[in-house]
Order: sequence, then structure tokens, then C-alpha cells
Amino acid sequence: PAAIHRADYRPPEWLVPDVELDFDLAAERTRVGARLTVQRNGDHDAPLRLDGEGLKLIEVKVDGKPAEHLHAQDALTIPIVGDEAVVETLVEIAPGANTQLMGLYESGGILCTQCEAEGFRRITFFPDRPDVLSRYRVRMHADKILYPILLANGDPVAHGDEEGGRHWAEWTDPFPKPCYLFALVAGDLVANQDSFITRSGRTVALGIWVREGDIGKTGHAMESLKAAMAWDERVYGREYDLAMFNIVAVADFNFGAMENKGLNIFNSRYVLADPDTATDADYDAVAGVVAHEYFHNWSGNRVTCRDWFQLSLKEGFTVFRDQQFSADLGSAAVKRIDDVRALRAAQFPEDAGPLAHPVRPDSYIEISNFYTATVYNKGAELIRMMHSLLGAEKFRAGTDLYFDRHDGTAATCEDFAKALEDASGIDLARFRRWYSQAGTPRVRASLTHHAGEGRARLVLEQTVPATPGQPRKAPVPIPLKIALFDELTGQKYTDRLVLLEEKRQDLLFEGIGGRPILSINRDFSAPVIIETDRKVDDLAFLSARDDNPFARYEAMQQLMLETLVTAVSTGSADHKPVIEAIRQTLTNPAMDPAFIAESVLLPTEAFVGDHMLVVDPDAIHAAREKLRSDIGDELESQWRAAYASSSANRFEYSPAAKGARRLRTVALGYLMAADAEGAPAMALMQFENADNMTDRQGALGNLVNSDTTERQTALGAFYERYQENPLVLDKWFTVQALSMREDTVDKVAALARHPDFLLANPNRVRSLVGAFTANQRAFHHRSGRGYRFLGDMILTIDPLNPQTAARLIPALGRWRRFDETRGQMMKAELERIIATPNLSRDAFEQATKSLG
Ligand code: DPP
Ligand code: ZN
Repeated sequence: PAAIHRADYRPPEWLVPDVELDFDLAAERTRVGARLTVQRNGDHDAPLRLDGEGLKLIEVKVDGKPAEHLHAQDALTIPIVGDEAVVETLVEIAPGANTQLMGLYESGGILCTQCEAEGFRRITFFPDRPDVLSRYRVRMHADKILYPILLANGDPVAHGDEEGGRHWAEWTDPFPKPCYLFALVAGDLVANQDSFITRSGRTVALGIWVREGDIGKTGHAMESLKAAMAWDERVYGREYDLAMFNIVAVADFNFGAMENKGLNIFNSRYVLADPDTATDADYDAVAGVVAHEYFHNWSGNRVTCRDWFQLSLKEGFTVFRDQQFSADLGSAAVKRIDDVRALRAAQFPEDAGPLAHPVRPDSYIEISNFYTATVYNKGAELIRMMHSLLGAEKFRAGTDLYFDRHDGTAATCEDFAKALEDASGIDLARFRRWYSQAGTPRVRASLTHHAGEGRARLVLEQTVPATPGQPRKAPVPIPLKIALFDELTGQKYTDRLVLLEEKRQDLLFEGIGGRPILSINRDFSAPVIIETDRKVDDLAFLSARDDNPFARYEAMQQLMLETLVTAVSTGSADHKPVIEAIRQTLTNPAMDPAFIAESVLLPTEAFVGDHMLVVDPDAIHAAREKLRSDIGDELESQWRAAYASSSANRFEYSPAAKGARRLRTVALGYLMAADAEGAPAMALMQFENADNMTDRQGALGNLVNSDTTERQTALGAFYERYQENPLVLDKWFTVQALSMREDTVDKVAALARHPDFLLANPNRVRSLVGAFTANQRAFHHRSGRGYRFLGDMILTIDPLNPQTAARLIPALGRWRRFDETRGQMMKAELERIIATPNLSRDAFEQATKSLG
């Protein structure tokens, strides 16, 4: 398969201002009639070329008459005389047989669509590119019993009954949109209905559509939607523009959710929540994703992307917006910790490996492979840095200008930067390098103190590492929030935003009498790796006394990380400083329990691995477990106290109650790690008495690491209680895939043969196989059985669902990071994948690039 290059972009040869679609819906066979008004764009004599994949073509007409055409290689080419025509096609598709979950497909008896990025071509012939914007009128016909509800984009126009127990409905969407935002849903659904009054006084009808049994789990999504609508008016001045907004939940979905105009389609895991089945983290994720998709109505739909290389234009910006929203609604400090954790777990390794690519990529083979942590999460960090550089007010002026200037058009990342620049007067010329250069910059910070002169000097040096196809890099502007504290008094000498623009910069600070301690990249103001030579005592100081919560968390993480890296590389380490720092945090009455719970958690095994030259999964596991058990042991009475003080409340979804639940399970984890007396019984009691999923899953997640009868009891009971609930059953698979037990690799292989393991359901695949690849010790089992298992899974899933298969491949691409034996076994799996006949384009690209 050939690569597509950003530099080759050309405007579309034909525009399609108006589209009328007519669907005769049925699972086995759906007929799609399309009537396109096409217009020649520019001075050329090229024929009309429409994309189409897996479509059975029945007829083609131009201006009402059967027309000459060529149907070959996923395209329909039609010569057109003149500059305008009406082109009609009729095709047949089979939604029930669509396992890729792209285009029109069936999920649990519901017919639904997913068109981003290039799924519309699997529904009808069309110029399937985001810079062709059309007004849609859509008519659906279907069996009235099987599909009583018929939804599409925009507003309903009319509906009626037909012969043979069928009915029809027609919808129109007045806003021109690219075809990737097209959607329809037909199914036996019920709605949680509500309304929202916009700031200009228009009433919007809101509906969250689910299967009948799930209606009781839609309240949180509805509250989140209304909060998001109000927030976008208040913070960005963005008002909703149609009379109706619908969300539909489906069980089989490749992504998290999709922002189709007026008709968002969601993976049910980001809609359904009640205390018995969803954890606090699930509630937060529902709110975050509902907001994200809603925010796309402006950042994505009203202003869309010119081409798919610009994907971060909508995704990076919208992730930043949903992060701000969640921070405003809950604990901003904990939200920032979560976001940075996600960035470091997924994006930093991507940026350091064979699949590294810029936030605005230069080429791709299959665009589905570029819905990555780099485009989404690093993209959001870029927006966040511009927000810091401009300040909130000028940033808002910039986004206002951007929305004004580009409303109704398909824009580029460059357009966004230019609007911010024009509105603020701040030069972002160099900042644009962040869009074009891959790799995580490293900043080395060395602070020296001249006590006699009352002066401190900070030297900052940056390097941007080489990445595939980009051997040499220019320095990028790095906004760093920096503070200095007096070692003895704790007094803050200075607190400011420094812009490191050059390769090296020197900063002088006056009036620094006592020895200063450096706090840097506060709030994680830039997505970089900081290297300092701060001593253990300095980190302990910051973890207790820094007034920036993120910096406190970060100092503790650094302390833990250094301890673990020392233990792994030398065989032992002094655990005392970490234990004392945790003691300080744990016993500080001024701190929020939610924050305490996050900051006393050790970095993951994978994160420790990212800081080693050669990852030794077994040694990392052993060192981390030793530290965990010492922390549990030394602070046993504090953990018991924390456990007791955060127990025994009835469920409530409030920040305080969430924090208490979080701390309770973290405390339990340390007691379990230390083999404290009665800990497994405490865990089982928590499991059995819980009135909510957070406590129940928390207990199970701890028990599952142990070798106790309580483990068996809890796993069995959980399965019995929830076997009919797919989203909760996913959790049952996940906790076992994440187990730290030695036998996890074999348990996971056995679970893949469990009757409830469904290859066709992406959530289930991710719950077991995806989670397993995140379990460093188990996946990298020295036998290579983990690699073999993953290779088998990828090859089994690829023919069904290439997107889901391809997303499992990057785990194997980390082969350079491991010892020779493991590395060779990982490469062998990649080679086996590449050698497989009829491999998808998705898997081919990921596997060949991963081999490097
Ligand atoms: N555009 C979707 C999102 O919201 C992904 N298909 O990220
Ligand atoms: Zn998005």
C-alpha cells in the first residue's frame, strides 16, 4: 500500500453542495440511493471521481439518464459535460455482515454508522474527504417493529407509515458538513429526554438513546451534557446551533465516541453509569467524553479539517477544552495529574519509539492509525502551551477570531496558530515547530547558588531527540513555570513563567540569600522531560512544601522513581526517604484525600521501565513490590487510620466522597502489599459490603494480585453478579489481565478461550488483550508466551476488524527497549504478522513501521 503525503494536498476537483440520501434499511441488505448535486471546482476537465468501498453498484444516472461510468479500485469515475450536474447512484450494502464497524453496521440489533475517517465510502459513492462540505437531506425506511426509532443528523422533517409493517422518517441538516460527520441510527431505543435553553433563549431538545434496560443509567451523561453546553457558552462563547441534540449508545464501537452533527454516537461505556456498575473513574470519563464530543460541534464541525493531516486541529483543541471543563468541574490538581499520567503512559513512549510522528503528520498509509496519543494528547499540550503564552484573555480573543474567520470551512493547524497570533499580537513563528517535529524534548536544568552574592544561576539546555525520518531538530519554545524556595524557611523567592527558546539559556536570580530549591515545570507547563541534579532532600522538601500541587506530586514521583531505578540497577536502595515523604503527605491534615491518594501511588512498572536503558521487567517488578511492601509495613498504622477514616459512608458522587473512596482503596493496596494481618479479609469485606463499583472493583483489583481464597471468592462472586452486563464483565477481564501474579500470562491466554470473550466486540478485546499489554511484567514474560499470544490475537482479529487489531501492534514495536532475547521474540511476532497473506492496510503499516 502507498503512502499519502501532506505536501500533495490539492483542493477538490468537484464540490457537492447538496446531497439527498434514501436508505431502505435492513440488516442483511440495505439499499442506498444517493442524489448529489456536483459542481466543477476550478478550471479543469477532470471527470468526477467518487470513493466507494465494498459497494454493490446497481445504477448510475447523470441528470436523470443512465450514464457512462467506470467502477474500479474502490472508485467510481463519471465523465461530466459542463460544470454542474445531478448524479444519482443506487448501491447495496450488508450492515449485518460489517465486522469492521466502519460505515453502516449492526450492533446488538441497532443499525448505526461510523464514518470518521473514511467510512462514508462504505455507505455510498462520494468524494470522501473532509474539505467537501454538503447540506444533507436523509430519508430512511425500515421495519417498524425492529426499528421503531429512526434518527439522523440535524432536525426531523416528516415521517409516516408504509406498507408491509414499515415506516419512514426524513431529517435535514442545514449546516454544510463533511461526510465523515454523517450519521444515522435505526433501532428499538428509548430516550432520556430533557432540554437546554441557550444563552440567546432558544430551547434545544436533548435525547440520550439507549436500549430499554439501560435508561436508568443515563442520568449522569445528561447532567454532563447540560453542564458542557453551559460551560462552552461561558468559557468560549459557543452556543449550540440546532433545535435538537441526540446521543445514542451502542455496544460495539471502535472509538470512544463520535461527534456527528446533532447525532453523537457513543461507545456505551462512555454513556451508561450508575453506582452499582460504574466506578468514579467511569463517571469522570463519561463526563469528559460527553463534553468532548459536544465541544466538537464548534471545534470540529462548524470549523472542520481541510485534510486528515490536520486532525489535531480538532482533536488537540477539543481534548484541551474537555480537560479544562473537567478541571473546572472537579479537582483541577487531580485532573492535571491524570492527564499527565496518560500522556506519559501513552504519548511519551510513542514519541520515543518507531511510530513517533509529529502532531501534524507528514504522511500516512492508513489514517485510522493516526488517532494517536500524539495527535490527541500532545496536541492538547500544544494548545495548553499557547494558552499559557497568550494568557486566558488573549487566548479567548484568538479562539473567537478563529471561529469567526473559519466558520463553515475546512481549516488547517496553521489557520489556528495564525488566528491566535493575529488576535494577540504574539509571535508564534517558532512555536509552529511543535507541530512539525516529533520527539519529546529534554530540558536539563542546573541551578547554582552563590551565597555570598545572594544570587542564583539557572542554566537551561534543551535537546529534541531524533525520530524516524527526522534526524535533526531545531530548538522549540518551551514555557516553563519555575519557582525557587528557600531551603530553610520555605519562603518562595520567585515564581514565574520562563520561555526557553534557544538551545541554551542562562537565568540570573538576585536576592537569594539561603540555598534555593528548584521547582520546575510546575503544572506540567510543557510536555517535556526535565533532568535535574536535585538531591533526595530537595525532592522531599518539594513533596511536602511546594505550593503548586502538581509540583508536589511530581517531586514525590521523582523521588520514588529514583529510588526504584537505583534499586533495579544496583540491587538495593534506601527506602527511607520515600517512606518519610509519604508519611508527611499522609498525615498532613491540610491536604485533600483525593490528592493524597494520587501522590502516594508508586509510578507504574512501565514508567520505571521507560527510565532504564534496557528494561528488565522482572527486576523492576521485584524492586517495586519490595518498596510497596516496605511502605505498607512501615506505615501500617497510618494506612489503617486512613482506611478507617475514609470508610463507611453511603454512596455519594461528590468530590469529597470520591477522594475518600480513592484513598481507601490505595490504603488497602499498601496493607495487602505488606501482608498486613487480616488484609485479605478486609478486602473481601469491602468487596462484599460495597454499595458502589469503585469500592468493589478497588477491592477486587487488590485481591486479584494475591494467592488467597478471598481472591477466588471475589472473582467468582463478581462474575455471577455481573455476567449479564457487558461493561462490567469487561472489568472482570481487565482486573485479571492486570494481575501482578506470576501466572497472569497463562491466565490471560485461558481467558481468551472463555465463552464470554468476544472477538467481535472491541471493548472486550481491549479489556483483556489491551489491558494485558499494559501489564509489563506479564506481557514481557521471559518465555515469550505473552508475545506469541498477542501475535495470535492480532492475526485473529485483523480479518474482522483491522482498526482494533492495528491498535494492539505498538506494544510489540517497543522491542528495542528490551534485552536481546525478548527483542528478538517481539520482532519475530512482527515479522510473522507482516508475512501473513491478506493483512489489512492498518496492520501492515503499524507492523512494518514498528519493525523499524
Ligand atoms: N472524532 C472522534 C473523537 O471524538 C473519534 N472518532 O475523538
Ligand atoms: Zn475528538
